[in-house]
Amino acid sequence: MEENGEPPEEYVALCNFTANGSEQLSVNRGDRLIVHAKPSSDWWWAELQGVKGYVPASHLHQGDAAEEEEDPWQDEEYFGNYGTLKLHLEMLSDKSRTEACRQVIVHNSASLQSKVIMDLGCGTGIVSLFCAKLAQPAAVYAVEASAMAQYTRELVRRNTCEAVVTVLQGRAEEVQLPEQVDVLVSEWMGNCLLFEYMVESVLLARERWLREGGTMWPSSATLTLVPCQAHSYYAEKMAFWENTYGLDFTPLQPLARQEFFAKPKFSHVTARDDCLASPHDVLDLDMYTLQVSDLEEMEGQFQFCLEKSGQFHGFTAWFSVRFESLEEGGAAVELDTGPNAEPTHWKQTLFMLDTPIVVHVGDRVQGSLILRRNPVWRRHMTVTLNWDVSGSVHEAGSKTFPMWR
Ligand code: J7C
Repeated sequence: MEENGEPPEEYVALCNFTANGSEQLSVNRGDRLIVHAKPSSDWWWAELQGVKGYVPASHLHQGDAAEEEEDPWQDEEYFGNYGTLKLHLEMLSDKSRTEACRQVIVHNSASLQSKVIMDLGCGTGIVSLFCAKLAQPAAVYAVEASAMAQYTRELVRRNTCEAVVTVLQGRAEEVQLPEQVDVLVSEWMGNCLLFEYMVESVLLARERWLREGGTMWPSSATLTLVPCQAHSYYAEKMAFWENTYGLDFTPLQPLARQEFFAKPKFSHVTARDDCLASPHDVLDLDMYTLQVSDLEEMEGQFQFCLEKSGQFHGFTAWFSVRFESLEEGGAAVELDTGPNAEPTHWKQTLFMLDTPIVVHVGDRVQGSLILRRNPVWRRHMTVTLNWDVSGSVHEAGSKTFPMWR
């Protein structure tokens, strides 16, 4: 590795890393390394006690000891955000989401009779209130860590549900329930399904509080992918520089690629018409068997046969979840956040390729998607997409998108 004349900088390892091959360097949390070069955003050329090798940039941190002790869950910021109305208004205004939750309670009201329910991350308590009003459960424990819980308590009283619903303010990992529950319901899904990793809290609560044979709602979750075009986004952020008031600004395109396409675009709406193929499910999570350790790395494969010619700008991802029915012969309720369903507040997540590929009907796009949870910042992850286009063109590529760290 050519050391490029940049002055070396000192970094601290945030967690352990085990080298894979002689080019890489193993480090332990707290090690002080000298970084000689940053040849890519992912891998840096570093030195530890005279030995040099590559270390993942995500494992290194520059700064003082105080920052090293920052909470890897960022709970203050996370629950701080959920302590204000903005996000609750957004979630409650999302008709598809909230109606799906209501349908689950309505369609299962007979089975919920005399049941004990835990509503994890109840927010303003909407699901707990649906349970109390639309079914006759024995008890609902509404658990909420943010300061919203104090208002939720008031909402429960105002709607005369206090005989059934008990609001417990605290992290689900820490609260004490007086009994095990028959149903664990939680709306935990984040962007690209897993972002926020609230699902970990749900899995831990399942181990602690769900009785043997109890029900998980949602019962399963799926991450779905489709190759797509994104003409207006590409025009706005990238093609723009080709003719800027009659001038050639293309030398700014590499900068634009880094600034606008390195991370996924949240809250993107992919029109049905922009999908180049039929969607493909890449991950299926069973909420009864999923383990916290499974969350560290999840991989799915895809193979698309293109049904449309056009510019392959990137991939769109979204999720769906199913709430299994407890009624004899009842159908599951599904909440689908994809381009073929009613729009939700999650919208979709867009992953832009660095350079679009011109594709034709009948071309194949195959590859894999890997979600890697950030080893330090536990609510974050990277999404790696590997693709191979064959048919009228042959192009393979790979790109890793931090979300966000
Ligand atoms: N314990 C209690 N409440 C939680 C937890 C937890 N471990 N994690 C998230 N919440 C709450 C959060 O304060 C907010 O009201 C809601 O659950 C988040 C819903 N977010 C989502 N992406 N569905």
